[in-house]
Parts: sequence; structure tokens; C-alpha cells
Amino acid sequence: MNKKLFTGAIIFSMAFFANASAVISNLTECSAEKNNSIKVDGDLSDWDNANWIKVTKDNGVLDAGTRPLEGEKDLVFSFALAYNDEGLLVGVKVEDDKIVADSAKPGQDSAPAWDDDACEFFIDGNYNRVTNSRANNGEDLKFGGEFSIVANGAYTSDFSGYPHSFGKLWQGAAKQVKQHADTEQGIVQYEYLIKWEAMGQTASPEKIGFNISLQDDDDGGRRDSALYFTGNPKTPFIDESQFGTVIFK
Ligand SMILES: [Ca+2]
Ligand SMILES: [Ca+2]
Ligand SMILES: [Ca+2]
Ligand SMILES: [Ca+2]
Repeated sequence: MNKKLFTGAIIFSMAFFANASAVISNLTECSAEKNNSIKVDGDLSDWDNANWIKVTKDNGVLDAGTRPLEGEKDLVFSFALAYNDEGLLVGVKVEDDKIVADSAKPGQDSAPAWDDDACEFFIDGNYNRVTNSRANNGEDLKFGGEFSIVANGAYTSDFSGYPHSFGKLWQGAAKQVKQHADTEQGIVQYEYLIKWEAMGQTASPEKIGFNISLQDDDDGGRRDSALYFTGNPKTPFIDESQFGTVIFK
């Protein structure tokens, strides 16, 4: 390669990566405002004033162990955060070319959420940003872990510090708003409340680490893809050092 061209290419790449990292660090810090009027029922009309963050195959992180998404038609989602006296509120709107939940049974606890269309939320409640939240015999999971709801209403918190606590320490709903058609995506909405107690806290902390992902199954059986808001592509579900941050206002 011509030396002048090569130097130019390096300068261009450095500028590109400098810009990209600036954008990513802004994106991964989110704020949550207090809202006592949100009901956790899968209907998101009570989130009208929220700040929605859109996650696509281009700005999100694909779990490296899963198949790349085929485009926004395959899977795209938006989420918003808020809180009330009891805990963190999460609203999620997913557009997906095929809504599939064949591996988990409706209403099932300990469901294999990662094998179906599902929303998974991850919490680092003491904000210690460890690289493996499941290490040390699960000591760190006292401060959160993984909370998953499947498109058909199944759920699990087996990979949190609080297994079988749905309806007590956390709750949520999934609502299939629109079925997919040949030319159109289906829409699934999720809504969560995760209580402070499930993060090892007694009241709203100043901030927590978090991540959110959508698992995408389009043909039954095992999942196809997993798209995360942010994170380490190899272990986005346990590496808190690359989670985002929620600031409670
Ligand atoms: Ca609602
Ligand atoms: Ca899909
Ligand atoms: Ca799907
Ligand atoms: Ca499945």
C-alpha cells in the first residue's frame, strides 16, 4: 500500500473509533425518573413521557454465541426506565418478524427463556462491575442478576439471587400487541417492576449497573439470536464491567 494512503487510513480509523466510543459511553448511561402512575400490565400507554432508547443490530451488541440478525425487520427493540417507591420500572417494545414461544409454557416459572422470544433484564445492584456476576458461589447475585420474561408470559429468575420470587420481589407482563404477517413485523410489549430488595437494597440507590437483551427465536426449538443494549459480546449476561448505568433522579 502507498505509504501516504496507509497513514491516511490509520488517521481515519482513529477518528472513527474515537467518535464511536464517545457515542457509546453516552448511550450506556441512562436516567430513570420517579413515576407513581405506571401500572405493570404490558400496556405501555402510561409511558408517554418516557425517554425511549432504540436498540438495533447496528448500535446494540450481538451475543457472539448466536446468529447475526438479518436486519431491523428480524428484531429491533426500544426500552425506557422509571422507578417508584417499590423499585425499578422497565418498559420494552419489540418488533420481530416472527413471534415464537414454543420452548416455555405460558405462565411457567424456571422457563428456558433464552430458547424463545424473551426479554432479559440484568442488574448490578451494588455497582461493583465484576466481570462474572455468577462467580464466588453467587455472592454477587445478592445484588441482582438476571430476570427474564417470555413472549407467552413464562418467566424465570433462576440466574438471579432470588429464584422463584416472581410476584413477590419482581413482577412483569408480556403482551403480544400485533401478530406478524408476511410483510409486517409483530409487536410484543414487556413491562417489569423489580423491587429494591431484589437488588440487595432497601430503597432507591443513587445508581445501578444494568443490561437488557431480547432473545429471538423465529423457527422454534433453540433461539436464533440475542441482541443486547450493550456489553461484552462474549459474556454480555454476566460481565457487569461492560454493563450500562442507570442514574435515579
Ligand atoms: Ca403499563
Ligand atoms: Ca426475528
Ligand atoms: Ca422471534
Ligand atoms: Ca423456542
